[in-house]
Amino acid sequence: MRVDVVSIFPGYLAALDLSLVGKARQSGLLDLRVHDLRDWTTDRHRTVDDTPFGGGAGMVMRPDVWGTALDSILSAAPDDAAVAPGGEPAPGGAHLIVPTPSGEVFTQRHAEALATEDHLVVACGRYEGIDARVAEHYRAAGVAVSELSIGDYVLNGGEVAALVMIEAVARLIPGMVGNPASLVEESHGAAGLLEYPVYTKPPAWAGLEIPEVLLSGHHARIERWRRDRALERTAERRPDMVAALDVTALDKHDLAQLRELGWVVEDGRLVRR
Ligand code: 6GU
Repeated sequence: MRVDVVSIFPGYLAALDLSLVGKARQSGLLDLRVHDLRDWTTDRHRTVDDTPFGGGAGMVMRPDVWGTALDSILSAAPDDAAVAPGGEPAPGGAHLIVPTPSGEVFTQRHAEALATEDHLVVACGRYEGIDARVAEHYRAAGVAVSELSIGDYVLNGGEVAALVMIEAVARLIPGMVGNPASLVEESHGAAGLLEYPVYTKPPAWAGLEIPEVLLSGHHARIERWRRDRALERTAERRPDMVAALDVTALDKHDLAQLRELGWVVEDGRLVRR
């Protein structure tokens, strides 16, 4: 996979040299390039922003600078250019991601879909954001454009959100994670439940022991115990996820456990008693 990130603070993206993502870059699994938006400015002050039309606080990033940067990155890419100069977008071209607090909320489903792409271009805005014509223009040119938020809080720019999204996507690229089984059971996977609590050695620590069943070697009982803890945690911390569970994917033990937690099935959906 190729990923291009454009920012006025390329140093923010230095964390992508570390850990799993760093290794994937070294091994060639991930071709990740970070660009400084100011490299595409033409004035002496390397200006990237200006005051908003209509008035109001803050500054808006100029579409002309972003357009020059994105045209150059989209046309230099090995996927044969998402947009040829004055031409048609190539099928299967780049997917443009614009991190913004006014975007759709990024979830594991977005990460899974983006992990199947060949080329991502991440446009990190600062200030009050990027002139809205940029997303509009590339969409009209046939580029897939996703404006995505990482949650309901405000950051100073898209860089940290880009780090979050790139890490979430990169770990799903085949060959990235050493043990693919660790991707299967984790939180926000297909089961729609949070992960159960985990324990390791020593068996007694700070006066706390680990649950007996985990030492029993009884696999079926361990599985049931873990499933019950996952249901319990999810009911406690994320009732929205319980309400969204597919009732037909639950067994009678799940339903009994959920009933104990105050959830019952009504008209084929889980509701709080
Ligand atoms: Cl993607 N950008 C900014 N600036 N703030 C955010 C965000 C993105 N997601 C949540 N807050």
